[in-house]
Amino acid sequence: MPHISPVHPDELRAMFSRALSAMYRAEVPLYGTLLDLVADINAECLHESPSLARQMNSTPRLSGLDIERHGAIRLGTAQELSTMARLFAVMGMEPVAYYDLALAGIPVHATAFRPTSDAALAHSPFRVFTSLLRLDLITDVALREEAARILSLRQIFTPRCVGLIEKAEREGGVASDVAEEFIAQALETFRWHSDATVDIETYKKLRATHPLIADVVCFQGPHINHLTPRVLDIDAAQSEMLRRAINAKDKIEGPPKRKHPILLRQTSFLALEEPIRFPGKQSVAGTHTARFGEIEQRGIALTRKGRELYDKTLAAALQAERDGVSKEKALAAAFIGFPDDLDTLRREGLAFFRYSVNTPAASGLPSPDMDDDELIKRGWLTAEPILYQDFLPVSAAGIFRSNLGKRDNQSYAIGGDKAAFEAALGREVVDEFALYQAQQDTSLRQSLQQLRRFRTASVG
Ligand code: OOG
Ligand code: NI
Repeated sequence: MPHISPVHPDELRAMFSRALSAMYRAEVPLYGTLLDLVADINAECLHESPSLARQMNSTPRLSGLDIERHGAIRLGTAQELSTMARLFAVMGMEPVAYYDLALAGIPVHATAFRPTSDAALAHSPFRVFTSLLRLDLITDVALREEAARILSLRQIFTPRCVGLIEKAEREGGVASDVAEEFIAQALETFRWHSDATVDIETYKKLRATHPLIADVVCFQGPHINHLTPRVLDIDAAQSEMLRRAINAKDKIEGPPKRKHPILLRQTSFLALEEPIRFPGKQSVAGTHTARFGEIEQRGIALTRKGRELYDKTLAAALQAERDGVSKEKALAAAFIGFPDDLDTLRREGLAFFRYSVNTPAASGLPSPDMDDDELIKRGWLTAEPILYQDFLPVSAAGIFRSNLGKRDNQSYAIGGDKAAFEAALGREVVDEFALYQAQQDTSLRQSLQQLRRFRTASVG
């Protein structure tokens, strides 16, 4: 058999995200409107501040600025999750981080399948926030068993898709002659189904327990529930959504507006109510609410220490809000305690930076006993923020909630169960902090080596 070269996983991921975006735009026209709005705002931001993209350290592929950064799906069984992990692995995506949403009253836990290297992120940053339903959090035993039974009957991947995953695993990649077919088959899993798999009574029962359970259990597959382009000014995007009479979420999730954005800020338009046919002796027309559009603005990745400070700060803001302070005021007041200049963030070990050598800017020679701070001060080293590539459970819960039409905030008594999630996944999740740390360490090591070489060359 002649050997056909495989398509690079990064390219496969780019193909998949383009196909998914086209499908979603066709299925949810309002999402296309959101993409246009984001493109307008990004163009305006870049026009006003050409240095912005650089400052945000976006590995500036500006032509692709407003392409989707992520989408989300919700799965029902361990089997579905492990096959999904294999499908995404073929596209160069690994499960990064564990997100416990039970804490926020959402009966799922999750990971994000994403590229991990700088090169892969630059080629296509697309990632998928993937939740797994926690049936163990349904207290009504009969209902829990019914949900499990319904889920056991469905097969979310086409047989051909599974066959192509196996083939790719055997051959070390997707051969170019089946790449298009692979994408088309994979897409089937993410498609919307306007026919439910259960009668309307079952749907209503599950929905009453938690709307998310109905969304996962009652359909043939885990329809993609949103896609999310990156916007450079999320406050402008939020006002623009309101100005264009788009039914937007009432607030932006995450940290407040800052001089130097940290982590992730997100907002969305609310999920649409869509017509569904429910089977039965006679099929019944009803509706279901699941699909929305989201936008995100990303900032600097925080270290564990920075993240702890963020979590504490956010908790203080939420407490103030519960005490009657407006959301905006509460956030602004709490975040006064979070440094907003790059030097402090770096020196206090609150955020991650990528180091590089800056020889032309400096005169003289770096002496061997200068530490990093000194090298930066003297202009030999430059430290640029590393962009956050992951998610925030509190924000995610806010996004879930605003799109499920369930207002309460009750957390489940039982916390996360990472071990069970990883057992379902068939592997451990990657530690996101370790990824950023390695990026920072490698860049510093290489820069110091380069300076040493420079010194040797100049002296010798
Ligand atoms: C996922 C919500 C989480 C985000 O951006 O934080 C998410 C969902 O609604 O299924 O996508
Ligand atoms: Ni999202």
